[in-house]
Amino acid sequence: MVNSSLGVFSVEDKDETSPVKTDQLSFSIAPGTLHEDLFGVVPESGSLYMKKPLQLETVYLIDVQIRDQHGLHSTANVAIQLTEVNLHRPMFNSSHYELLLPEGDYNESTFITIEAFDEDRGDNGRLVYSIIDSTPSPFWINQKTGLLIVNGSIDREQTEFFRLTVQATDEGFPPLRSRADVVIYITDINDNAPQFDLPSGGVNENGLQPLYSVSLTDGTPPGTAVIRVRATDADADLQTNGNVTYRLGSHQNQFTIDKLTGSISTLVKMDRARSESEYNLLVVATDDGTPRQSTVSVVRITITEACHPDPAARRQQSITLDENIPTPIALLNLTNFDDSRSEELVHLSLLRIEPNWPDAQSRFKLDHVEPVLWLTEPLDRELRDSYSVHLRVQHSGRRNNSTRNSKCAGFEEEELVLNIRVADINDNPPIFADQNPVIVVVPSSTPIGFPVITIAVI
Ligand SMILES: [Ca+2]
Ligand SMILES: [Ca+2]
Ligand SMILES: [Ca+2]
Ligand SMILES: [Ca+2]
Repeated sequence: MVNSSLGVFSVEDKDETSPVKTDQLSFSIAPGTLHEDLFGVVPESGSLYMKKPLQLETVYLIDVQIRDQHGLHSTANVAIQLTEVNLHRPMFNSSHYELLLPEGDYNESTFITIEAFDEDRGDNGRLVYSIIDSTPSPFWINQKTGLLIVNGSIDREQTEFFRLTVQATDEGFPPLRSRADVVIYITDINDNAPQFDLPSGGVNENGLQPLYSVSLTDGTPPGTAVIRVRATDADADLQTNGNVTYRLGSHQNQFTIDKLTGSISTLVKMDRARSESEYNLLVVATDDGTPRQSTVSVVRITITEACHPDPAARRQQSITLDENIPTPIALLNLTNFDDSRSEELVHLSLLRIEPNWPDAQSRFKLDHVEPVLWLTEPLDRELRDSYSVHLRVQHSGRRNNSTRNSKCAGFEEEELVLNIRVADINDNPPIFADQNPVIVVVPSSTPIGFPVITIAVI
């Protein structure tokens, strides 16, 4: 710093026996010395100081003269070099960075600069960057600039994020260092097309797409569930890139597919004589990414000879329900009809409800999508204490190798009668049969314990 003391000269005088008295000496910069204008010396104390700012690391040579009261003098050659002390450690803008990087293939691509600052100058402020984690990652850092570089393939379906520790070290002696925690979240790209699940027994034709194969009997009515196809998409963003919807790529006049569930059902009555005995439906599964990706599969539907179900195939099932039970409530759910035939679909249709009265008809409803029977309004035992719901249960989606009912060539149908008994619960308060208040006249001679009156309640 200008004008502050750089040091004080110590002197000895061989003429003196006691310590030199500096007040009898006079210090000066030797006239004509190099850099005379940059330095000064206090004549009495010998304290050397800067008159002007100096260049870092430059060596300045000056001659300092000392003279005693007798005029004797001597000269000292002084070399001065200004060096800086490593005072400051590197500082990152933040100790924690959260960054986003799309998945993909990278070839030495520059990503972002993780920069630190050091207030020192020279080597003390010159920084070297490094990633100090031992775990291999597709990232490296330019050691001079802090520029983060990514190289290689990053798959969001494999790795959700990377965590790095970046260190900045100055070149001072001793060096000072700081660290920053860097988390790089990998964002999803739509790099996967939906893939159809191959049903057990499904055929992978030509090693390409799964081929679903089902059969329906001739005369199958409109609205019959045929099969449910399912495709999955490996992409991580389930709202867009991994969100799968379905449509038919052919035969839209004969069949329909539920956009969300993949359930295929008939739109028209199956008729071998007038129409076809085999349909090869193209089913398209599409994701919601940008751009979208699609996969096509084939559902082969074979229309077999009419099946006349065995009249004996009629099942009875009985349940008891409390009156006033909260509704809606599922009375019958055949969604998972039989685990051993999980690829099979069940279709329910309502044949009739007994008694055939309007209040009975309105209480029972079939689900629009699933094979589920709902009770939609509470029951009142005082109104009616039993119902019978007759349902047709169709098991479709079975393959031709079914042995359960060979007559129906893989298609089965039965009548299921659900008998419902309504249980009484105590929902009517008791009422006194007699007039209220009850007035009883008791003679004064009545002994204790004598029955006075029996109160009837209905
Ligand atoms: Ca420093
Ligand atoms: Ca991927
Ligand atoms: Ca992806
Ligand atoms: Ca996708």
